[in-house]
Amino acid sequence: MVYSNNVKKVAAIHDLSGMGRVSLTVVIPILSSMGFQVCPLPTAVLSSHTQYPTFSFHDLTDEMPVIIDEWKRLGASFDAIYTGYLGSPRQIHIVSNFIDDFRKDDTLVIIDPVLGDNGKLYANFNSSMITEMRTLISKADVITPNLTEIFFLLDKPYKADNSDTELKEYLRILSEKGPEVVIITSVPVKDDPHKTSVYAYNRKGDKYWKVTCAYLPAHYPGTGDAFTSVVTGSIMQGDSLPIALDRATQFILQGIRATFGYEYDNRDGILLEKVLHNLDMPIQNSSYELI
Ligand code: PXL
Repeated sequence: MVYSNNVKKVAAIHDLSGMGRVSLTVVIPILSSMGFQVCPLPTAVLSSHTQYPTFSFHDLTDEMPVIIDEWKRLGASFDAIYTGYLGSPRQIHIVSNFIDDFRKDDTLVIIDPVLGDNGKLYANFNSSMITEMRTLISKADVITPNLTEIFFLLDKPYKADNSDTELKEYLRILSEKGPEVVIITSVPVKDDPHKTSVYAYNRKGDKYWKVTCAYLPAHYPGTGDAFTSVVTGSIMQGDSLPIALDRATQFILQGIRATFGYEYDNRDGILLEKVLHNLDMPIQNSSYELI
């Protein structure tokens, strides 16, 4: 064949939340802007994400196998499988089987083990989600837990203050469970409240990376989804791990900067629409280091 359209496909297994920029409403625009086709397998439909005081939640666990069967009939095939917010332990089993059925030799499997933030489990989740997630991550090539999720996955009590040696140990232990690459997001920098770090480990090559960037003191839901979406697109376009980390941290920082100056309800998430075009730009300044 002379011409191949070259547009890679990502199966994106996340919820669809109407209000507050999280999950599919973040994943689709980011990966589309980066030139990939997103095929959503929705896990639930919510009126908004679960950090608003009330929300509706329509679980799609029963619909997921129906969609997957149709995809099999179509002979669908994916270059990447990217999962985020899963609504129930049974969904984790469905996703696990999906990975077994659709993974090819060169399929990238990225699992964002969405469980909680700020030391707490998200509303709607109980401890069985944690147990199931611990099994699911063994099927991933790349996982992107935040600091809270690291402790849930390791079955250790949460602590905000961790040394580089401890963080490297957490990365290595989680990588030994399966994923070649483990990335920890939003790690506070000791004695510097104006900075935040991302730590990563690549088992192939046995290298640990750290990227530190400015921290603006505001919490916006969905930044984890935006981060992992950029990392996914970046790896799919052939960037190295540290470049993917740089691209994702810079994008999130641009998004927060574009939002921070407004009088604004932070629960609505970063003003993604104002910064999406930046994804086309080359990396401005690399800030990664080997540790
Ligand atoms: O971004 C994480 C996320 C995804 N989906 C739903 C959520 C959250 C975080 O609150 O509530 C429904």
